[in-house]
Amino acid sequence: MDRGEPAGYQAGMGEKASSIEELARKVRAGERRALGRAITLVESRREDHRAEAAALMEKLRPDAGKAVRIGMTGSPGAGKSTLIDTFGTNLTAAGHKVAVLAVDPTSTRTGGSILGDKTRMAQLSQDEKAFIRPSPTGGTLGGVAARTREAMLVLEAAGFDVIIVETVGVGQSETAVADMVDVFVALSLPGSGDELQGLKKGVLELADIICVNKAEAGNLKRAEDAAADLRAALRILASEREGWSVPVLLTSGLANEGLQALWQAIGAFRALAQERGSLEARRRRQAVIWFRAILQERLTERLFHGPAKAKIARLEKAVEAGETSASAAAEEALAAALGAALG
Ligand SMILES: Nc1nc2c(ncn2[C@@H]2O[C@H](COP(=O)(O)OP(=O)(O)OP(=O)(O)O)[C@@H](O)[C@H]2O)c(=O)[nH]1
Ligand SMILES: [Mg+2]
Repeated sequence: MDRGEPAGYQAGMGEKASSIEELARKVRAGERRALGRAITLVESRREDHRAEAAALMEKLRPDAGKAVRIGMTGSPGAGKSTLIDTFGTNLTAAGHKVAVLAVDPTSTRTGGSILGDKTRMAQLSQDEKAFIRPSPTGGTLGGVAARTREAMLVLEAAGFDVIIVETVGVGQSETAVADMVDVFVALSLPGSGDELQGLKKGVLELADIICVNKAEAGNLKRAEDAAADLRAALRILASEREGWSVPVLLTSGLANEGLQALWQAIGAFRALAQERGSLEARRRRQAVIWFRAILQERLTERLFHGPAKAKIARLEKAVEAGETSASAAAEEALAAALGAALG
């Protein structure tokens, strides 16, 4: 099994309690190298980094939670990275510190998005007030997303006040990202095929704000038609939630259009949620979701790499040879693993 070792984290570079304290201090001070190290530590899947990462998170926790957390999804090529590049640059120009993270469940296989993310955010990747981090790789989607969320908390502690998490609409990744942000933005493309303007129904239900993107001169009519379709669909879904009716905006990352309105909509959504107490409630609910996701991933890893490892391998062979059923073998493996853990 690929252990998904992040490159650059030297083996044996264990952080002792005092150096965790030191690392936390440097993160709070916003030192970039320390920030990189801290994120690499929380993203690491190495067993011996786990306790250190948890200790670091505990130290940083009081300073986290102050950012506007924005999720952004849209089908491949919808213009997410380009929009984030322009949007983020507008925000740093206005005095914000912006961090961009990604949840890409496919990057385990391709490894491709890592280069892509940075090169497609050419302005922001040069910006001193911005920090771009590609998706962690390896493990389950829940595990990847959980590590992204921890990176988000580290960045908050370092004073980043706007966090944007990009995800491509693959599998359940939108749900995972919606579960870690305050406001979820979906980018749609005018006239893109069977699905409603390029948005899956599930995404339509998750979105707090919808942008019809690439809506610049020449494409405006199509974009306006698409927006009208989406507004009609939203009325049918009756997706008004707690006094918020999902706005459909026209944006262009390339032409820097509609992005002021997007920032205003994000602010309005958050202000309403804050006023109603639903922002706090959402974040509390999310914390439980991530507790479960982390627990599940760690349990699975310990199961496969723990003391019952050899037994599990034998059972796997027995299942393959048709000597036992999958369910009986699973019960036996579990009993062995739990017995080992308790004994
Ligand atoms: N006309 C127009 N083209 C755009 C706009 N934004 C992005 N594009 C183009 O669309 C293509 C995809 O842009 P990206 O920003 O990489 O899209 P993405 O959604 O991040 O793509 P993935 O991360 O691969 O899913 C590029 O060729 C961009 O130049 C826009 O606002 N208007
Ligand atoms: Mg992209």
